[in-house]
Amino acid sequence: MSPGKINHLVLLTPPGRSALATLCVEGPQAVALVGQFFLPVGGKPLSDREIGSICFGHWSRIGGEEVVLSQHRQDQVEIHCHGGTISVNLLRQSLLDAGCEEIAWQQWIINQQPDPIVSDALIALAEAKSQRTALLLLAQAEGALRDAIENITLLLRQRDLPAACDALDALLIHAPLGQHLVCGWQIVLAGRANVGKSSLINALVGYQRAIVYDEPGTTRDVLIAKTALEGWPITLTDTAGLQPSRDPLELAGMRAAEASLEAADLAILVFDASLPWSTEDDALVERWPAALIVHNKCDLQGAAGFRPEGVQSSAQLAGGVTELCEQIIARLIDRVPDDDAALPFTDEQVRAASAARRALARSDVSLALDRLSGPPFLIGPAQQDR
Ligand SMILES: Nc1nc2c(ncn2[C@@H]2O[C@H](COP(=O)(O)OP(=O)(O)OP(=O)(O)O)[C@@H](O)[C@H]2O)c(=O)[nH]1
Ligand SMILES: [Mg+2]
Repeated sequence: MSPGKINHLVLLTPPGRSALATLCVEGPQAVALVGQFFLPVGGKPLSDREIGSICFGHWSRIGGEEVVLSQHRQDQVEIHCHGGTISVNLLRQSLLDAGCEEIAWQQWIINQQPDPIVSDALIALAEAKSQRTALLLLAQAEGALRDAIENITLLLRQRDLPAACDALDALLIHAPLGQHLVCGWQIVLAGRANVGKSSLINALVGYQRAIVYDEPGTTRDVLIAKTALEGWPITLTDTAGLQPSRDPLELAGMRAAEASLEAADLAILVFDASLPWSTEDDALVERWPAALIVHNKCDLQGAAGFRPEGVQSSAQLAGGVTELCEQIIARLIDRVPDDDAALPFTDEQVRAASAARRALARSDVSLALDRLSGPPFLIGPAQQDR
């Protein structure tokens, strides 16, 4: 079948159980394909109905699955059915057997949108974890990034290089934040055993996510808790205490802790403020110099002597947790953009915009224009091939 003759089937609602699910059939035979299964309550067949009409009926047989159809275009019919997996699969299977080709919702969005920035933003928006990140992605779906790219392109064509550089810099300054809007930030809490890492995670998320116990070596494996701080999605990782050991299980836990620290957007080293500062503590700070330091158990009698600067907390009394949250956000987010700010939010966009900026640093306007007009900014037929 040539591409123009394919009838696509797409599940527009998330997989799993829900009250309702929506399938969409799109293609030259959409009405005929759906019409062969649809038994309208009033008897008037789908093919005789006007575009924009909504009709209720049954699927395949009288008394079968109840469905509501809405026909948006000549070649597009939406089917709303019960959201149980059995109902969805029943409809889906009959349409596949009739010749529809199933595509993922992401591909469906890409097919609808000539502008890849908009389709990337709509896909990202569906995966946004908080209102704050959703608002920023919505601004990109509504054209903020496209307008910024067009403005830079115009400045380049007018040979106004200083203004083009400033505009690109203004975009790229938000790139680290933009690239975390969907996946959020990974924060790892580590430190010696029994210092209160798990207690701090519990205090940060507000419920008993991790087991807390008064013996060292309680947390063995890497454990995660997802939350949002000031509306920014984060994943907190609790780890096994780093301490001298010959136990293979403990050693495996520590290796996993170190691997998590390496991969983290922010490492937090937790120390016990009631114990004197030790050479082992020094070694941890030396090994992870960029880490945020937290001195926990501040409610206990503090040990005298040197301690590096850090947040003072008491996980047990929830003391210092607000300051810890503030410090985490300050480390992760340099500059908070306005809700309607333009920002690149995919790795590809950041790579292309950075390449354009590097080209401008060498006054290579033609290469900069190429970067800003190629993928992932290229509007048009190439979109179909992505
Ligand atoms: N007084 C006081 N006790 C705390 C505080 N935070 C944790 N504790 C206690 O310290 C002990 C160890 O706490 P955990 O949170 O399990 O410590 P951990 O660092 O996760 O320990 P491991 O998993 O064994 O490495 C428990 O008895 C906690 O109740 C605190 O701020 N003040
Ligand atoms: Mg623990």
